[in-house]
Amino acid sequence: MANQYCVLLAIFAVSLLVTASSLSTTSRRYQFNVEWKTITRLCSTKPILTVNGEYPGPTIAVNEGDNLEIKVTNGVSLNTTIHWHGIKQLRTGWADGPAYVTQCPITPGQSYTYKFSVSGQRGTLWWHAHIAWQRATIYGAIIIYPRMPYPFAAPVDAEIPIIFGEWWNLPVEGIEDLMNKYGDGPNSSDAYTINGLPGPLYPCSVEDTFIQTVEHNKIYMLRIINAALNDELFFSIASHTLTVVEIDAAYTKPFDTEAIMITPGQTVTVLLNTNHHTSSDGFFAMAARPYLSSVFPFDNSTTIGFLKYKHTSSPMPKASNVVLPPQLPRMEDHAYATKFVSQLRSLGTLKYPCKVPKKIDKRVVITVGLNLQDCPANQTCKGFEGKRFSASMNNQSFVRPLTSILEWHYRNYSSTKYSHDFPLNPPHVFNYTGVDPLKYNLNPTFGTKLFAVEYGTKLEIVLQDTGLMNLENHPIHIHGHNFFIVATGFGNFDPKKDTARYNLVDPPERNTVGVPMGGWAAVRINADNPGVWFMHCHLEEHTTWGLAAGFIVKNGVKPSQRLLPPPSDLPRC
Ligand SMILES: *[C@@H]1O[C@H](CO)[C@@H](O)[C@H](O)[C@H]1NC(C)=O
Ligand SMILES: *[C@@H]1O[C@H](CO)[C@@H](O)[C@H](O)[C@H]1NC(C)=O
Ligand SMILES: *[C@@H]1O[C@H](CO)[C@@H](O)[C@H](O)[C@H]1NC(C)=O
Ligand SMILES: *[C@@H]1O[C@H](CO)[C@@H](O)[C@H](O)[C@H]1NC(C)=O
Ligand SMILES: *[C@@H]1O[C@H](CO)[C@@H](O)[C@H](O)[C@H]1NC(C)=O
Ligand SMILES: *[C@@H]1O[C@H](CO)[C@@H](O)[C@H](O)[C@H]1NC(C)=O
Ligand SMILES: *[C@@H]1O[C@H](CO)[C@@H](O)[C@H](O)[C@H]1NC(C)=O
Ligand SMILES: [Cu+2]
Repeated sequence: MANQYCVLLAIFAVSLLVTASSLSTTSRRYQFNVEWKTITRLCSTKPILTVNGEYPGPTIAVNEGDNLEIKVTNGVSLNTTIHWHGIKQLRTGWADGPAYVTQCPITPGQSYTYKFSVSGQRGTLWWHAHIAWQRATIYGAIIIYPRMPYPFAAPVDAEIPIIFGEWWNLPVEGIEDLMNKYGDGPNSSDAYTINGLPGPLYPCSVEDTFIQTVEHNKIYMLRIINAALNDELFFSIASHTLTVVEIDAAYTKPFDTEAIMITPGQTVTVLLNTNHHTSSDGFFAMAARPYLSSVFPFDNSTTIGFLKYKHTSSPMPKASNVVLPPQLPRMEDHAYATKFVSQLRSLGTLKYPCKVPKKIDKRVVITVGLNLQDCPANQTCKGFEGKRFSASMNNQSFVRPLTSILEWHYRNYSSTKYSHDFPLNPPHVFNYTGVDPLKYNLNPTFGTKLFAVEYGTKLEIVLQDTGLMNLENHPIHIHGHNFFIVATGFGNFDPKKDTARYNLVDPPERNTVGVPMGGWAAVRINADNPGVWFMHCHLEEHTTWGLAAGFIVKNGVKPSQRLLPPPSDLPRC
């Protein structure tokens, strides 16, 4: 009897092993050609940078555990790189993508194959160019199908990526150079887009409207990605409720909401029940507009698409008849944004435990904000008061080096190109969010400074907004790791008072956190991925101004805790 039992168990174990290994060894190969493609939007025709001529670019849909090989061939005369946003890149930092941080750019005519595996995460992520402003048009969805069934009750009938972007009528390729030359802000975009389409509220755009046909009483999974460059967005669908189930490829406790707020860099996966019965025309507007209040000019327009119930015979409503979802929050609705974010919780079940570090080894406090510096004597500056805008973390405005930091780190090159002395606390303590911005010395210091932590450090990073130029919501993205947002608050972070209300049970797990306007966010990281990791504001305008830094996670003692050697085709510079 006992023997039989053992045999049965053994057979069961073998079959499990076979299943697991066949899942984990699937290799998926993709070819990405970076090339120009002429696109017309808003009556404006221009060549844009694309992958394989597609806009948005191709969706990468894989299973948890797959190995990916994506050969990127640069067919244009500009340097390029691609970042797989939110993929942890465990020991494969060479494939992460930010130019001059983990690799030299892929130069014109060259190729580089990004090799990495996707494990320990499942859900919606995305990829985008990570050099200059190329991500304006070079982006696409990544879908990681789970090994286990979805942990929510309702079966999903169909899945739909919804990617928000921004469109400029003029070329975006020169924007960063002009910003660097004159020190002023970029032009605002001319439209927001849903899956590359602006929708009927813009000139010449009726044809360029995203329409999703749906059937009654089905459950659709919307994989929502904010690929916009400079704007947090609100999104909702008229007469429908959304159920949030996953963010940044980590499951959440499901909750219903009328609208979502999503920062650049984030993803939000929702379930949509098409249970609307009293539809008169069968078309329901879905709409996104910014969540922002800023002293800087910004694109305050609204992009819409439609849900179209399958059996309707009505035509799409005319622009003048479009009814925006009444529940779409106003642009300056901070209360809604705060309430939405406060509802996010890790799923935290036995199958999907929330692995937030309960104790920390090190706390780093980093101010994030804008600066203004005097115009050098021989330059023309077009920023505020004829000065130059910049931005910083702990008053360090990040200067991109012209070599790969990861390579220098790996090869033990002593370096004058970057240093390890990034300040672990703000250099001056002041009322960060309460200052009169224009009475302060707004200059930052410039440099390429990083900080280093030992393998396995349980790290807490407190991100503190400043009001030096302008109070703002900064979406801070950290490469190479997910983090747990243990608390957010307004005003100045107070370690004595604020740590008392940390959520160490089921805080949301993400790769990008919106630091509240005039407030702070405390995130915890298990620094278990050796390499060099970029940490920056995902508002492209702020990254250009230097709102970035990097940290090094040193190798651990075990071989499995070490950064792998660089691939032989790694670009050089
Ligand atoms: C910004 O817009 C102005 C006027 O529309 C245009 O002259 C200028 O070239 C634009 N700048 C960039 C960087 O596109
Ligand atoms: C958007 O901004 C423009 C320029 O500042 C302003 O005229 C317009 O009323 C604003 N539109 C909305 C919807 O706020
Ligand atoms: C401005 O002057 C600085 C210092 O003398 C020099 O390094 C820089 O190249 C000059 N820039 C221009 C645009 O002439
Ligand atoms: C860098 O230094 C470490 C420690 O001394 C050594 O183990 C490693 O092999 C060196 N790496 C290279 C690429 O030389
Ligand atoms: C910081 O400034 C704000 C706004 O002026 C004020 O309400 C707050 O009390 C100040 N905080 C401290 C600690 O001084
Ligand atoms: C930032 O650094 C600049 C240049 O060293 C200095 O003048 C300024 O006071 C510093 N500001 C803060 C807030 O630390
Ligand atoms: C492209 O990258 C190479 C290698 O880093 C560099 O030498 C070159 O100046 C870059 N070209 C441009 C246009 O930035
Ligand atoms: Cu920012």
